[in-house]
Amino acid sequence: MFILTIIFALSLQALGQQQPCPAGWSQFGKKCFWYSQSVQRTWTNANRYCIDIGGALAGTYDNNDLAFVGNLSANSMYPVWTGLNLKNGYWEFIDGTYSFGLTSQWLSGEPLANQGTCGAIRTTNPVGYFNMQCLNVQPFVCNQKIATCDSANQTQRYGVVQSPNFPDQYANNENCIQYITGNQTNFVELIFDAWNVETPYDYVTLYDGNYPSGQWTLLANLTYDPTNITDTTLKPSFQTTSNVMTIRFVTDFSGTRSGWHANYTLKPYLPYVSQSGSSGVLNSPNYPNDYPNDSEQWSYINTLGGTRIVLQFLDFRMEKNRDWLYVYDGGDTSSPLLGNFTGFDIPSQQLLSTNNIMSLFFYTDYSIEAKGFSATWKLM
Ligand SMILES: *[C@@H]1O[C@H](CO)[C@@H](O)[C@H](O)[C@H]1NC(C)=O
Ligand SMILES: *[C@@H]1O[C@H](CO)[C@@H](O)[C@H](O)[C@H]1NC(C)=O
Ligand SMILES: *[C@@H]1O[C@H](CO)[C@@H](O)[C@H](O)[C@H]1NC(C)=O
Ligand SMILES: *[C@@H]1O[C@H](CO)[C@@H](O)[C@H](O)[C@H]1NC(C)=O
Ligand SMILES: *[C@@H]1O[C@H](CO)[C@@H](O)[C@H](O)[C@H]1NC(C)=O
Ligand SMILES: *[C@@H]1O[C@H](CO)[C@@H](O)[C@H](O)[C@H]1NC(C)=O
Ligand SMILES: *[C@@H]1O[C@H](CO)[C@@H](O)[C@H](O)[C@H]1NC(C)=O
Ligand SMILES: *[C@@H]1O[C@H](CO)[C@@H](O)[C@H](O)[C@H]1NC(C)=O
Ligand SMILES: [Ca+2]
Ligand SMILES: [Ca+2]
Repeated sequence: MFILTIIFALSLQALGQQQPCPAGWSQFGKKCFWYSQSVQRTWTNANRYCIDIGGALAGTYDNNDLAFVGNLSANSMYPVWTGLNLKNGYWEFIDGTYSFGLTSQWLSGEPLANQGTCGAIRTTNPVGYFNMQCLNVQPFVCNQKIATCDSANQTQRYGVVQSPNFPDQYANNENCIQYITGNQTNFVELIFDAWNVETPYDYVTLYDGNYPSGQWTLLANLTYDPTNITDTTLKPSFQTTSNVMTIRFVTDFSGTRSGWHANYTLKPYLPYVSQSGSSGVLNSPNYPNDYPNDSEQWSYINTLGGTRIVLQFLDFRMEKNRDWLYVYDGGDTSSPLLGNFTGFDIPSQQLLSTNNIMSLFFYTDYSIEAKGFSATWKLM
């Protein structure tokens, strides 16, 4: 029974159905609260304690919050610190929020000048704030955001996936799964354009396919910044070979940041073209009809060792500066670039490889099609 319970809990975790609050914390609204009970600290050290366990000294933004925190610490013989303090002449919570609902939370006659610059709650009736010296050693209440990352499944052709609350801080204890699902003729491309994550404690894992149920392979475990890429020839993009991408975001119990943001596109799947022998013709998809939007296709020429390949264009029409053809002197993007073509002029020069492998990468953006290219190759 015990083991069964654990397996059940783990599979819920894996599915992204996490508990909103860690063990020992109580949920109220969109926050989790924790009462220190017998642990007592000065105001500043209380906040450090809260940070260490994944929160900060609590904010009570309205009378409901106040009532909840009052209830949570109702057995306290001592006033209880929250994040309220006097800063630059204003009473505000430690996260910098000034609450207009605060006036009604002070006990009658409070705050008093020269009585102290930190706010504590008297938890017996009437419950409310008064100000005290921050060096007093008191029990305290911490709070943090609830983990909210629900499972999602996006099926539009374009869209955005991001960490919860982006660009505000994500929460601790997240374990969420998002799917991007295309039709059977699609693959998924994901491009990150923002990344501020407490790696490696918090990370994104990308799967090609349906994780954890169904078929999947690991695409990337992002314990590093995917937007910090020294290879500038391609964007920080990740592509599936199947029609589904699973994005799992996991955060640990403390330390949050603004998170990550990525755009995705469902693209028509164009299998690569591979040619060998002594000559051939390579065309863009659908040639001589227009190529599709959002396309990518690799074509490889792989001949016998000791030979070199000459490529000559017969036709070339591609949307200028939007759709591109790259020709590489080798089998991938790390090979030297022999040509970088776009627009409506047929490249007149012959391209010559140094070895027996040449590859072409065809890329089109989201709109405007054209006829594409046709080229012949032979050995030299
Ligand atoms: C606080 O406790 C009282 C008495 O048990 C209850 O009526 C009230 O709903 C509680 N308030 C909150 C916000 O939990
Ligand atoms: C996502 O939506 C597609 C299309 O409605 C559906 O076929 C697929 O099963 C869904 N995937 C998940 C994991 O819910
Ligand atoms: C699959 O999606 C592509 C666009 O991404 C669309 O052009 C095509 O018609 C769709 N095919 C089916 C069978 O729905
Ligand atoms: C990804 O990295 C994290 C942090 O190092 C690790 O805990 C996790 O097991 C890794 N996931 C996979 C699928 O490798
Ligand atoms: C980018 O990566 C390089 C090499 O790994 C590293 O030295 C540098 O600090 C990184 N830059 C940022 C902004 O993370
Ligand atoms: C091709 O040229 C364009 C425009 O100069 C440039 O933005 C792009 O990075 C080049 N592509 C490669 C693979 O170098
Ligand atoms: C992602 O989409 C947003 C609009 O939602 C756009 O501002 C941004 O430039 C896009 N980023 C990339 C890398 O395409
Ligand atoms: C390519 O994109 C343009 C602009 O969005 C659209 O008008 C055209 O129909 C698209 N072509 C196809 C085959 O979907
Ligand atoms: Ca963290
Ligand atoms: Ca285009």
